[in-house]
Amino acid sequence: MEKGRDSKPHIGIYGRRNNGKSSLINCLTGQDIAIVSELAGTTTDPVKKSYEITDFGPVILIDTAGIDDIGDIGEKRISKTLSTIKTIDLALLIVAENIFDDFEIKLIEEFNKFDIPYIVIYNKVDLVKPTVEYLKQIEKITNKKTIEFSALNSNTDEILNQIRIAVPENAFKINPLFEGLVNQGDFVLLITPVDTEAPEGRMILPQMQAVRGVLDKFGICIVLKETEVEHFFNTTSIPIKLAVTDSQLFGKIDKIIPANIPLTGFSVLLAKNKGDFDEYMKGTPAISNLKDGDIVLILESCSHHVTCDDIGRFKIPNWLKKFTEKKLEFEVVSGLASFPRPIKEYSLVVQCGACMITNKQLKSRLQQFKELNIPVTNYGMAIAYTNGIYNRAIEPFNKLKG
Ligand SMILES: Nc1nc2c(ncn2[C@@H]2O[C@H](COP(=O)(O)OP(=O)(O)OP(=O)(O)O)[C@@H](O)[C@H]2O)c(=O)[nH]1
Ligand SMILES: [Mg+2]
Repeated sequence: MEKGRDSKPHIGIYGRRNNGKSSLINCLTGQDIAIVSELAGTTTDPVKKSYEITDFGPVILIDTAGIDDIGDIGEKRISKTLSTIKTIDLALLIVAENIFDDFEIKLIEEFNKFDIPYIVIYNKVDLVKPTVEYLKQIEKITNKKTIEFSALNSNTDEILNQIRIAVPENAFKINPLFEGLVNQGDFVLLITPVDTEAPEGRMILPQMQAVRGVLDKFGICIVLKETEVEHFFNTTSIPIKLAVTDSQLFGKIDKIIPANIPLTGFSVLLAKNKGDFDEYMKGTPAISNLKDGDIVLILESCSHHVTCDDIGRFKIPNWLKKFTEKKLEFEVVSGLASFPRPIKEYSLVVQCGACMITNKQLKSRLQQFKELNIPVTNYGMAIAYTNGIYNRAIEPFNKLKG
């Protein structure tokens, strides 16, 4: 990945069948990736392709099925197409043949709903030129200039230029992990268990990110297992600016690390950078309000991470039950799957660290709970709260605000 880039912006291509969405993805990438044919409805499922834009960086392009598909299967394809909108950072709306009607308006409404910037591209300009009135109509509705394009001559310069401008910065750049917490020369203690859950021969992503984050701030990392923490404090007088522990060890480490040293958890640290930290801060104390029979929704971002799986499915439910002493029900939803019940029935949402999804995807996913005032927390904050060290874990961040 290009230097300074933290994640790949997702760019979705939308429009009616046959407008040239797949042709555009082929033009952009200069490869024959997507099947193109004169039959309407050639693309049936969303297709993703990684692609590096010169002078910009890597992106993921998503080709979709036409928004005007018909029949029962067509309906399903449309809903698949629409479901990709909440996962993207930028949309390309492909129009053609002077048609701009309900389908285009519906797409724009969806883009707006999820706060997705978009670019309008008029394709097949070699066949039918857009009329002046038509372009004016689009400009009036979208407040944007339409790019005229032909997949036949495949000059994508203008489109690429617009993409470079329109991708929001937060799609590829996240704040430095230790912003405001660590300065040049500061010593940071990273407490990382190496147990049976740790992957063979390496460390898990949040720990790697933390090491990198300290280095980015020109801080000095001291990485050790939980078993060595006491020894460290007994034998050195190195002044520790901040200690970060694996969240599951919070309770134990809290007792060992002197109270004057700020202590937080990897997952709390990452929550600050991914998702809506303020929302988590508001939502976490709602754990104390849970009642018998309440349903807690556990949101996982991926379906293949064994460590997270164990935390989300067993440990967090157990800690929540123990802490609240209530009879709670739990439901786990993985990936970007839909929910098994109307979301208003949930009393609390516990989101995982979301290392595998983009910030936009996470925010769109949590937005729906925010709208219904359903409290949202995340794994790290819930662990800290139920283990009684929440206040200490968020203290370094409260200070940042103050
Ligand atoms: N003349 C001309 N033909 C084009 C242009 N772009 C696409 N086509 C043709 O239009 C037809 C449809 O193109 P596709 O790229 O498959 O369109 P699509 O939007 O992906 O269509 P679906 O997958 O069915 O939704 C094909 O026959 C293309 O060769 C263009 O700019 N000019
Ligand atoms: Mg297609």
